[in-house]
Amino acid sequence: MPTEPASTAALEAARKLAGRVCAGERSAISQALNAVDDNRASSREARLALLDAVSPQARGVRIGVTGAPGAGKSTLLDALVSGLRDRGRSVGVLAVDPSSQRTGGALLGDRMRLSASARDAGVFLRSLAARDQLGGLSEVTGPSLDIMAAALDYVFVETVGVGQSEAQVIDVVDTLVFVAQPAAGDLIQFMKAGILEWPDLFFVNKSDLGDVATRAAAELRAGLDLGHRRDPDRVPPVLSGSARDGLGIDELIEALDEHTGYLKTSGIGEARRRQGRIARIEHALEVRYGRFGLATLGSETEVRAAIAAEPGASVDRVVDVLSSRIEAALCEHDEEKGRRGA
Ligand SMILES: Nc1nc2c(ncn2[C@@H]2O[C@H](COP(=O)(O)OP(=O)(O)OP(=O)(O)O)[C@@H](O)[C@H]2O)c(=O)[nH]1
Ligand SMILES: [Mg+2]
Repeated sequence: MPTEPASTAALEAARKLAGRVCAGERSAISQALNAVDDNRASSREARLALLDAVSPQARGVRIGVTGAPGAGKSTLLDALVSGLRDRGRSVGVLAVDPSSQRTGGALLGDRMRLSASARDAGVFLRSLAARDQLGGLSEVTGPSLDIMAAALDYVFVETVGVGQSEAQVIDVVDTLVFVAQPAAGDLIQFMKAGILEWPDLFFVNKSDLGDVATRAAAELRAGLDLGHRRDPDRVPPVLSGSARDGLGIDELIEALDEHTGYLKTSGIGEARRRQGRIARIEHALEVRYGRFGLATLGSETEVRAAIAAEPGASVDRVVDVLSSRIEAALCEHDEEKGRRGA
């Protein structure tokens, strides 16, 4: 696919926009998120320039919030946003697949109260509807988080816990929180689906319901002791509270900060980011070209070496560079087939 060369002016504009994003300007965040979502060939270079400039500055803490539909994720985010704003920190929330199939397109704004915070310059909300062909997160989730994390102290991403999304959300976040619904049988389903091995922290919501919530927390703790865990050295804390009544929110913020500190001092955070980067690149290439296309780059080790060769580049830049190599290889493959056929 031929692409038009971006003008110097367009590249300069992209770099300027990156500067405004890093300064936390709200209108710049919106504009940059739109640019990330613009996949016209003519916008490609400007988009990549923007992401290359922003990605190394994306220092905000990224937190995934997942759990069954109706568990109270949005309500909890609403409470977390208020709690973090009270502490003077800026916060972004990205909602992926916000119940679009079930409620006919209810978006984040309808679900989160946030009436006060929506007008607050330190809060930024965005909804993303689409998922990719393999049933995972939309391809713009990662770059959208990169933009938001360059501008804000904390960036949350809300996804519905259906299995596939957890396995991918861990590629784009530092910490994953699971919001548990205290309903009989729910947790057993999640354990069976293997979802409980990914989260770093559990929040049993709706403690205002009483015993059923206490039992759910105990069940969860017992289950976590037995099951597989992403980080074998650390048993994830199980907190409880009521997002509706604002109970347990301070403790949750403390636990999140504690996990951020742990990721930093243990080096696990750095390793996770490296792995996430590789997984995002490989997934994007697989969605575009399938396993066959990806294999034209060589063995898995060779693919990883190619990714490691571009350490300073944004994920999208590496995907772009490797896409050109795959396309050249596929072209050669077709020509070879043509010659053999002739
Ligand atoms: N009793 C009680 N109800 C709550 C609590 N938190 C949320 N809810 C209610 O649970 C319902 C679902 O809350 P949401 O915050 O929309 O849940 P969600 O997990 O974001 O839902 P989806 O985005 O549809 O997956 C709403 O009716 C909330 O008012 C809580 O702590 N206690
Ligand atoms: Mg929600």
